[in-house]
Amino acid sequence: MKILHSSDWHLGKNLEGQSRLPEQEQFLNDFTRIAEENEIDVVFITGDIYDSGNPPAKAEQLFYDTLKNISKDGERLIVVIAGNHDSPERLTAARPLAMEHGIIMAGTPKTVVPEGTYGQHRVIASGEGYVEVEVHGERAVILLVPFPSEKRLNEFLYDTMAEEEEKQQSYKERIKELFGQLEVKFREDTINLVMAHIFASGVEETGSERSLALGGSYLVDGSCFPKTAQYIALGHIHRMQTVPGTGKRARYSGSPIHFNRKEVPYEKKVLKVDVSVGKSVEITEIPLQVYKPIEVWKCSSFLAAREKCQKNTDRDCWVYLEIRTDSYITEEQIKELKSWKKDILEITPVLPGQDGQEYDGQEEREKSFQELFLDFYKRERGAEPEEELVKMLFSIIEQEEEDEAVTAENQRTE
Ligand SMILES: [Mn+2]
Repeated sequence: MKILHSSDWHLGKNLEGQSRLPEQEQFLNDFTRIAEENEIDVVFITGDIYDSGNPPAKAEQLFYDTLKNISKDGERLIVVIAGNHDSPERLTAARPLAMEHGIIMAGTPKTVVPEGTYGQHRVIASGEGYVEVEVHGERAVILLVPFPSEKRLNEFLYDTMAEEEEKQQSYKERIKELFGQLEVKFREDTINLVMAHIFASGVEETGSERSLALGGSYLVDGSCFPKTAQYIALGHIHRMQTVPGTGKRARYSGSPIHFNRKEVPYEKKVLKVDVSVGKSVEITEIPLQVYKPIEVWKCSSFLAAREKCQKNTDRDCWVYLEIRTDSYITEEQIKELKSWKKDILEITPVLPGQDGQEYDGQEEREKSFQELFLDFYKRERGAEPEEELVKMLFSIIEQEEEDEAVTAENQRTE
């Protein structure tokens, strides 16, 4: 069985307010072509299809068009699970239509995928959190774990009468429990697979995921996944990588395009997985194009910036422009730069003495509020604030501080 694994498409996501849909459409065309060229049997999409639970209509249209093109009237099976950005109900609303095109959709860990014919394939058995499919005579059991929020996880694990004690288990313990309950569905005569949208420790975030790690509450680790799974297809992390401690069986495919400038150093890929009953898997990374690069241009002056913009008028790229200057950059100048180069996302003036000077935390703490404000203003506006404004602001703050001191004193004496 040949599987193609991709994730975190975030259709409809913006960059500094600019739409990425044209790039996403290019990727989806390539993805369809890759599935075709590699004679893929089953496509796995492991969550965060959309960037929001209420995606723009254009994003939904792109998704449905893509599914239809990939499935080729049910010739190819597609399995989709919801991520933390997706609305489970909204994502799976098209399920009645999807079935005849060979598309399986799961919104929550408790989803029961109906048994029956899916295009040219079949779901032979199913229950909460798993399906057994037959694809071209091969059978596979796939555990389906769409993003398990606290609530959805507890709904899966416990009935309403659950002991409070059970609910006190850590998130990681409960995920282990979930996989423990599901793993029994794996058999020796089937291919055994997992699809999950989950955040595993020991992997690197890129800053464009919506963090699930506040206080580590949503963190799991390699030991949570079933030992007998041949391949564990993961979603959530936007950089392609394997989960430590899983013998490279658990993999994040990562997102197909760079969502922010920090991701730029990492190549974007999709994963091809060759798997059959009782054998180890063969995994191939298929690199993707960069459809529209995100670039940072550091220019030594306004004139240098203008020249760079003129030279790159016809190139299709997103630009963060940093210009060294000892004065304002005027509205007129900004307009001129943008007339030469479209898709400038941000123009940042860098004042003398500012470059390369990152304050460390210690220094930052020792600065007074006044100093911090002046630094902040200079960084944001590229110039000193007017004296009048500063005086007014600080007089308001001083007054507040005095009032607070008086109130505190009064409370102590009450
Ligand atoms: Mn994501």
